[in-house]
Amino acid sequence: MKIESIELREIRMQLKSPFETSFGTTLNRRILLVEVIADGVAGWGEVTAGETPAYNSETTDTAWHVISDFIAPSLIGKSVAKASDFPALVSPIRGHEMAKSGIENALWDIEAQINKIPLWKLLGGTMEEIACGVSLGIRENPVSLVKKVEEELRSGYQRIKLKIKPGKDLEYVAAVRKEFPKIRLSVDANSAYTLEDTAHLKKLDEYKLLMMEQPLSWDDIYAHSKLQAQIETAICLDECIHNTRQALTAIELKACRIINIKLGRVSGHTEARELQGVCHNRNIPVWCGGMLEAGIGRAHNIAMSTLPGFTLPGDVSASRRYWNEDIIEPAVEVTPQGTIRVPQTSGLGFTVKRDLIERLAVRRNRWSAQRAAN
Ligand code: OSB
Ligand code: MG
Repeated sequence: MKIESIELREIRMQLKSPFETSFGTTLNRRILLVEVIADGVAGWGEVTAGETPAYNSETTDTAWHVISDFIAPSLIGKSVAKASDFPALVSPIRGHEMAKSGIENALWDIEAQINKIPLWKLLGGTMEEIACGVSLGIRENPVSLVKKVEEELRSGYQRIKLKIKPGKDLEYVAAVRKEFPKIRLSVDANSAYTLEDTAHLKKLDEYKLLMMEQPLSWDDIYAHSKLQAQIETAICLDECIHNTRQALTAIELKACRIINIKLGRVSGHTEARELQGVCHNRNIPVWCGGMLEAGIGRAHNIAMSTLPGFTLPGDVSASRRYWNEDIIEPAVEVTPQGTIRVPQTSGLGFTVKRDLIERLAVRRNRWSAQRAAN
């Protein structure tokens, strides 16, 4: 694949409603889209960084900087045999996984199209229908949360995840569990607690949660191993895991029993695939996390979720839960059984709505290879 051009666009999209987590509330998204053209084929990736460095250290603007000043200039005009060769090319850049992922995943889209197969098949996916859950933001009171849960269950979703933070946890979980004794229910604290809260977090054991996601510090695997030894609920790590090495450390230390894989957080499909393989071999279930993605990121998440290690429902849900109009066609839809059927056409398997993207774009950067003299 000869990289002929790279185009970076920032689009603005407003969520249908504000999404509150322990680290803040999001309504207006600033999303970077990457379009790479290689061998005459266009591939797309989405940068999943947030607007602020509250979930991880990256932001929309740091990704713009790293792609514009380092990744794109070094890649333009180069030939890469396979998308999986990309991580080695950017290994001199430390961190900035979400920026790297935006570019790498566009290359995967291109490679799948060149091979005339769906991306999920190129990745080695085995499932043609994936299981879906939802992530529900913190709400003003338990009654309104229970109502929301009921609505999502009616749509068929197979697992409900509740965002929690100190002061908005036990009461909310208890209310939902009382109303729905049998559902697969989990919580996500986004690092809002410390080991001093161990006795408090242990109270969640009685609600038989599927998992408790990232209760402690975003960069502390060891602290999670101390907590896991003292609670029954399975800990799932999200923020702590940026690569396969860190996953192995966490598994070795018994810091978690489940891992959430996000393409952006682990720098793209190559690392995500390796990580799920390592977890699969060690009987650690994985599932696909979400970052309030627009359609391109969502399509990549669907492809990744078809890999054999993804045995739990992901935070991959319908476009209409987030957006009035998504940037891909058709929009992502969920069956009444709470599944997504994976597309069968080549590459991402969805059509990118270029006109809409151009209307939503607020800035652009473009790199183009010099044409050879002959
Ligand atoms: O921790 O999983 C998380 C959204 C933004 C940042 C972090 C997280 C989330 C979600 C939303 O839980 C998942 C989604 O529906 O996209
Ligand atoms: Mg999370």
